[in-house]
Amino acid sequence: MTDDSTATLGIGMVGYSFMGVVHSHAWRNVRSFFDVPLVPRLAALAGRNVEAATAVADKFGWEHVESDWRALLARDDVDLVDVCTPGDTHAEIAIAALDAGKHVLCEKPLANSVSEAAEMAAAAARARQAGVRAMVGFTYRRVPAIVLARNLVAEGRIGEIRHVRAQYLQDWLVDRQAPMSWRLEKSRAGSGALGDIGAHIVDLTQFITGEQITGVSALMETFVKQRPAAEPAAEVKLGGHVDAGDAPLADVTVDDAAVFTGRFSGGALATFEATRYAAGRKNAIRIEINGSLGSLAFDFEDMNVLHFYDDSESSQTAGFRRILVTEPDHPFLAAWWPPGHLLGYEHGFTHQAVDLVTALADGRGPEPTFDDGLRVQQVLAAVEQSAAKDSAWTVVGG
Ligand code: 4PW
Repeated sequence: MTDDSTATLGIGMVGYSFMGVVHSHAWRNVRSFFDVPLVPRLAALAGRNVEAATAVADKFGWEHVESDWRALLARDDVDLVDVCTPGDTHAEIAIAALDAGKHVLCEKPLANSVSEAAEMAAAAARARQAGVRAMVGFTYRRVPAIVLARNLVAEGRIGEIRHVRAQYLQDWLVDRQAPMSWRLEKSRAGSGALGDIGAHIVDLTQFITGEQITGVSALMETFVKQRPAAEPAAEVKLGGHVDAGDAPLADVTVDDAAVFTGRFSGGALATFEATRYAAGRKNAIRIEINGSLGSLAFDFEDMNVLHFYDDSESSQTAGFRRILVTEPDHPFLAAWWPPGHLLGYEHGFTHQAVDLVTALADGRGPEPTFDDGLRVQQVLAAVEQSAAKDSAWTVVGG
C-alpha cells in the first residue's frame, strides 16, 4: 500500500478534450489500483477555453486551472507536463517544458513534421543530462495482449518474422456531412489518417517485432475534399453530422486513407492500412504477424484476446488458440479483476501512467522515447513522399 509519505509527482496537463479526459482518468485512478512509487497529483490543467477546462477539472479533481500552458511551466507544484493538444502545438510546449526542467508526456504523433520531431528529440537529449525525461504517448503499447505478443516474439515463439499485416480502421468520416475538425486540417494535425492512426500501427508493429521499418511504398487518398464547417472546429469530436445547407464548406487538407507496403529490418514484408472510411469498423487495430514457427493475431475491438498459432503442434490438433489475456500473470492484470473480467480502452492509459511514474522513480528513461517518436515520424514522412511520387505507380495495361 502507498502511504501518505510517498513522494508526489505534480502533473500539469495541457488540453481537456478527448485525450485530456482519458489522461485525467488515468492520473486520478492509477494509485487506486497500482502500488506506484510516486503519487500523481493533479496539480493544474491548462486550456484556452477556461469554462470547458474548468468543467473537466471539476469532474476529475484538478486543483487549478490555467488559461495558458506557459503558466504550468512557472508552477513549482508541476513536475511533469502532459501534452494532450493537437499536433501543431506539441513541439513548442514540449520543448519549453523540457527546457524548464519539467518531465514531459506528449500525445502521438510526436509532431507534425520530421524537423519538429527532431528538435523535440534533441530537447529530450539535453534534458536527459539534467535527469529530466520525455515520453511519447503511444498508449496501445500498454494493452496487455500487445505486451504478451511482444513477449512471445522476444521468446522466439513465432520464430523468424516473414509477414507483418497491420490495419487501423475507423469509420467516423463515412458520412459526407460529418463536420470539418482540426484532425482534417494539415496545419493543425500534420496529416490525416496517416498520422492520427497510421502512426499507431507503425509504432505497434515496430514494438512487437523489436525491428524497424526500413522502407515503404504508398498510396494516399482524400475521398471527401470538402466538409461542412463547424464552429469551433477545435471542439469537434470524432464523427458527428451537420445537416446539408446549414453550414459553409471547408477544404479537407489531409489524407482520408493511407495504404502502404514496407520492409522490416529483419527481412519481413509488411502491409499497412489506415482509414476512417471502413464502414462498421469503429476502432479496429488489427495486427497479424506470421513467423517461421507460428503466428500472432490481435484486434483492438476484441482487445482482451490474443490469437496464437504454434506450428510445432501436431497437425491433428494445431490451430489458432484464442488466449483470453486476463490472468493474473498476464502483463498488468494482477492489479485488476479476476480472470475473465475484461479491461477496456482506458486501461492502456492507466498502464502508461504506471510505467511512466515507475521509470521516473527508478531514474530510468520511460519508453517510448522521443527518439522512438522521431523514428515513427520518419516512417510517416517516407509514406507521404512515396505517395507523392508517380514513379512507383505502374498503370495496368499501360
Ligand atoms: O487511438 C485513437 C487516436 O490515436 C483514437 O481512437 C482516436 O483516433 C483519437 O485519436 C486517434
